[in-house]
Amino acid sequence: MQGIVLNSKSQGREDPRYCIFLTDEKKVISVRSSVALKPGEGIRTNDSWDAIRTVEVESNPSGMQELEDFSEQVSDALQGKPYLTGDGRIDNVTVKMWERLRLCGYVLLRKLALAAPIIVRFHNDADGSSGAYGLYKSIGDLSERKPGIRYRHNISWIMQQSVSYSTYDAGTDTMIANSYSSVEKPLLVMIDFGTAMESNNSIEQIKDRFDIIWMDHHPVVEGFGWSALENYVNPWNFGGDSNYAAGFLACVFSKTFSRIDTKEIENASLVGDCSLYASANSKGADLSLLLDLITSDPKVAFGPATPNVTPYEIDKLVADEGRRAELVGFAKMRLSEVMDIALKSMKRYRGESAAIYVLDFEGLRDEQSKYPLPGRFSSRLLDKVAEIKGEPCIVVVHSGRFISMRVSRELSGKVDLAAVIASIKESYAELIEAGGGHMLASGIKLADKAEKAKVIREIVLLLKKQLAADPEPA
Ligand SMILES: [Mn+2]
Repeated sequence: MQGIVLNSKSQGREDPRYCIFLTDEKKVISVRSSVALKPGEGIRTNDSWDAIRTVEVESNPSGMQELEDFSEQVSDALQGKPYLTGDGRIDNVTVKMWERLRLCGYVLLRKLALAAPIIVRFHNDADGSSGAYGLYKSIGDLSERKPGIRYRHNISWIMQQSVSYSTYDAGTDTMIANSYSSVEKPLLVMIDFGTAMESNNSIEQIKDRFDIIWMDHHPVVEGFGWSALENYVNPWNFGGDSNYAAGFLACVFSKTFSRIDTKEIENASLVGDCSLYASANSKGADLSLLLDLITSDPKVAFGPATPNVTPYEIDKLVADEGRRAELVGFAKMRLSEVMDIALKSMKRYRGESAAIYVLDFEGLRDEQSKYPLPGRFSSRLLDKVAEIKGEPCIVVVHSGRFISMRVSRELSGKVDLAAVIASIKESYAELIEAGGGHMLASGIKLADKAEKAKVIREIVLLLKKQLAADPEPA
């Protein structure tokens, strides 16, 4: 029996795990071996693959062409035609992006075929996690059609706690990649975050170590250096905008190589990010709520020992109807409790054509539960207040060092949160640790909570100015 070693993964005191391409059977297996093997080597053994004791090694293995053929054969899964939903507003953007998505699909399929280490980082909200979940289901579907590939031990799923990619993240990813040795370069996949100035240095740090597939839908800010990367896909660069949510984008990307139905997951992403394209389909809405809850507070769903949420956990939970219904019920109850208190404790500032509501979120939630998180609650609060008052408005929700802002869609063109944040960063550079987001939904993280009142006063002032400004001449 002969094969080519594709990767080795060292894991503490246990024997390393190896992926080996079997030249005759044209498939990859995952095994442990007490004999040390090197990626790139051809090996022959008379033992069974799950108990390798003695091997014969060729340093220039003869099966390399078979390995390339295998990778090409996996790439046959690429689909020619764009995945369309029937909604022209979405499909126009998808059609423009499709070639780029197919190129990314080709990269992913090659990594999967050659057992490269893959890290998938996704934003910890309904949008980001639905993207990871859709991708996970799609890779599962692919592996049923291409049973030769082995990927589970090679993919690390990491939930991203912030909207930028930090040097800490870059260090972590490098260490994960370094626990492998592989013939194929590692791959980093980013979903729904990272398009921020703060990511610049960390990407510089890892760009030679990884190939990167990057799917985001945040507006590309001036000074962000990586939107020209070959495998950076953002609807803003293809005639779309943030309504084309990143989880939805990841599902569409997955359609370049998979046929599995992800409609519910797609809609969960759109609902979760308050996209114009969200449909009232209640199934997707409940999944969105479920994802929102478990990414905000993983302990509620998985217990204290599971701080990281991966698609494996999500999938198990989704399959468990009783538990799923229980958690969705819990989320709804918590939201309505918090909403009741919030509506009674907001401050209101009058502006021309719209009012600004400021909510101190701290102390409003119960100590034990992190759910709902202030940033996501602010979207719900905006909808509720606009509904009750019957007019567009702006909400500012703050908790600890975080300030989250949301603006009614009717005020777009008049109010621009990106401009507010830019101005705050200029006046109070030393107080702001990070800030960014969309035109109608943004957030700031302060360096120090003590100056919060000052920053919020400034935000309200800037918003009032924007509301008062004359509309631009037509
Ligand atoms: Mn998003």
